[in-house]
Amino acid sequence: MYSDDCIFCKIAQRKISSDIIYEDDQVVAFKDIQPLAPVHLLVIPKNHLSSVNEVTSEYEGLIGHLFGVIRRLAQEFGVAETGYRVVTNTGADGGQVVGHLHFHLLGGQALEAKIG
Ligand code: D5M
Repeated sequence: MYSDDCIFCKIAQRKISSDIIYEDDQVVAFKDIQPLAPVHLLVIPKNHLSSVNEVTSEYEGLIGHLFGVIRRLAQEFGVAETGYRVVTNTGADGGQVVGHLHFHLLGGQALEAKIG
């Protein structure tokens, strides 16, 4: 489930400190340490998946659950009505820095309408 040298696995196990704002048996959410918007959360599966490239059909339930968490956090953090962005970077060209699948939830301001 966890990878020894993965920083997000360590956060999920509470081996290193972070600002965790939600946890259940499958998912952890915490504040991004380098926020790019007033609301900038990271939502991750506890199970170590490196990226979207490892999201095979066996994880459909997990991903559906994870998006339910994102939806509820968007409401809790007050951005559901104003709008927000969910981003997952994949691989070097996608700008992925941390090799554990994660979804950025960004909001709290009008975000630049830019992709790429
Ligand atoms: O984004 C990786 C994101 O992870 C980036 O926005 C910083 C964030 N990060 C890195 N280390 C931490 C810790 N320890 N706590 C909280 N947030 C962290 P990527 O999509 O891989 O480019």
